[in-house]
Parts: sequence; C-alpha cells; structure tokens
Amino acid sequence: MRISVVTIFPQMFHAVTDYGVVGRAVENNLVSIEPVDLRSFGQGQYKRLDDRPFGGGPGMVMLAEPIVECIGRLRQKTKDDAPVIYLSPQGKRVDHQDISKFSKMSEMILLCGRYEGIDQRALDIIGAEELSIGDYVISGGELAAMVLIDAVVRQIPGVLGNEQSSSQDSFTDGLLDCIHYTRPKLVAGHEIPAVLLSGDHEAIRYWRLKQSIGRTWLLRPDLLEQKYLNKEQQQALTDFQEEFEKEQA
Ligand code: 4FD
Repeated sequence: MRISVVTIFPQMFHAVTDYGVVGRAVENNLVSIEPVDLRSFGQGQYKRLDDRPFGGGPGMVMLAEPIVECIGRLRQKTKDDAPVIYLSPQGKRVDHQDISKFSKMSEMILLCGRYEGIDQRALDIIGAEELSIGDYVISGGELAAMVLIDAVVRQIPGVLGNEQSSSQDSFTDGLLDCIHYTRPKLVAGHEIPAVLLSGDHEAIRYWRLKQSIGRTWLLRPDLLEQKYLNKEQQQALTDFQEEFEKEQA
C-alpha cells in the first residue's frame, strides 16, 4: 500500500515512519508513507498557502489552488483513483470497519488541514472524503492522519506477527478487549484472578470472553446494542451480570 500525505509539516511523519509497528512495516516494504510538502505549491515569493476568510471572522483559510494542484499532481502518478481523505472535526467519525476497508486498498491520499480549514471549493473539486478521528479539535490534521495511518497499517496482513494478529484487537469482534495481568502475582496486596493460574485453557478462554462482554456492557453499552450475541456470548454476559450484582450487594 502507498499512503501519500499532503501537509505543510512533512517532518512530523517521522513519528510514524521511524518507530514501532508502522516503522517496521515501512522497513519491510509492506507500506510506503510519502509526505508531500504542500509549501512547494504555495503562491508567490513567500509560497503563501492561506488567506483571510470571505465574510470576515477570525483565523485563516487554506487556499484552494495549491491543494487542487498538489492533489492533481499526485493523482497523475497513480493509476487507480485513490480516495482523498480529508481529516477534519466536521467529518464522519471513523470506526473499525472504515479502517478495515482502507487496509485493503492499494493507495490512499491523506490531506492535512491547518488554521480554520480548507476553501470548500478545493474539497469539492478533488472529491475529498471528510473523516474525523473523534469529537475534539486538534491544531492540525497531521496528528489525525497519523492516527489513521497507524490504525490502517496494523491491519495490513503481515504487519503484526501471526501471534498478535490484529484480528485479536478490540472492536474487531465489536467488543472491548479483555483485561490483562502479568508478573508478579501480588502487587501492593492485589492478586490476580485464580483462573489465569489454573492451566485450564478452556476455563481461561471463557473467563476472557466473560470479561470482554461484561466490560463492554459496563463501559460501552452502545457497542452491545449493535451486536448480535450468540448463545455462549449471551451466557457469558448473564454470568458477568450475576457476579457483578453480587459484588455490588
Ligand atoms: N477530529 C480532527 C481533524 C483535524 C483537526 C483542522 C478543519 C481543523 C480534529 C480542518 C479544521 C482541519 C479530527 C485541523 N482537528 N484540526 O479528526
């Protein structure tokens, strides 16, 4: 997969290309991440990229023409028309399913806005898909783009080891992940659930399922409402709820 990123801060993307899971995927040529410096499409001696909003008001708006030109140039290089994704607080919120869809594409172009955003005509002309990583504002689209890149790349087959495949991640199954413990067995008087030391793999599997469903019920009931539970999952939820009621009493 090739991910092109249109940005005024190309150096920021070292944060994903040079570290961790995504860094290794880049090294292994499972993905290429190519920041494109929007500044080089800027206007005049000062390579200007923004101007005051028509109608007045605070802040600056990114010029349409440099962005249209830059995206046009990128699209010449790619045969299949890659989607242009514009990260903005006004976008549709991205979820696991969107990420899964993107991870199967051969190409995507991410567009990072700054200031108050981009002249709407640029977005219309290039046919940008406006997406959001969550209901809050950050100072530029770059960090949002990096969140998206990380989420997409870890879902590309071969990026994670077979052992810790992304198919085990939270949300893949529409549920939160189970809780985890490691050594030592005692931390400030807090023990670990006895079942994890039992060696009974079936009991451990069921306990994890129960935690996963139970914690989703407690913390994210909205996820459960959208989900069909099979017989075992239904039973695990009932078991969790019974134990929870007892603890509350
Ligand atoms: N929630 C997000 C994306 C970008 C951003 C920006 C218009 C502001 C939050 C376009 C206004 C981009 C998000 C930069 N903040 N800030 O995905």
